[in-house]
Amino acid sequence: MSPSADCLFCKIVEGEVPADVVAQDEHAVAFRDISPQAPTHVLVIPRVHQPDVGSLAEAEPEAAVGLLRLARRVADEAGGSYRLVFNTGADAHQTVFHCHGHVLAGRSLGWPPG
Ligand code: DGP
Repeated sequence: MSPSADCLFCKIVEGEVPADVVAQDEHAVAFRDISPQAPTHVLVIPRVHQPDVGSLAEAEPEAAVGLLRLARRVADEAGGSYRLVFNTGADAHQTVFHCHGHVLAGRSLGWPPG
């Protein structure tokens, strides 16, 4: 899907909104979350606009795999265990409707999540 004019994360992909980018490739961009919940808290987003991870996998499977590869690269650089979270839907606390995975690492992570 082409960039959505009112999408914050499309603007980050386009460089119109600044972000602390830690890695990127042809499929995805990884940048630090503005409100970190762990010592490493990086958002990994596809360059294409899709509202959530399931839509991305259906419409752009190569981009979905690319996102997962970039997330692993970010997690490997953080070292140790990590969690990759895709909040999907408002009741699951999705607040930005451009697919994004949260890479959380650098501390012990509780289970079950709240
Ligand atoms: P979620 O609740 O799963 O939709 O996560 C959205 C995340 O996006 C949330 O952890 C905060 C982050 N976020 C929102 N606005 C910005 C921004 O302008 N810059 C950055 N770096 N992160 C943002």
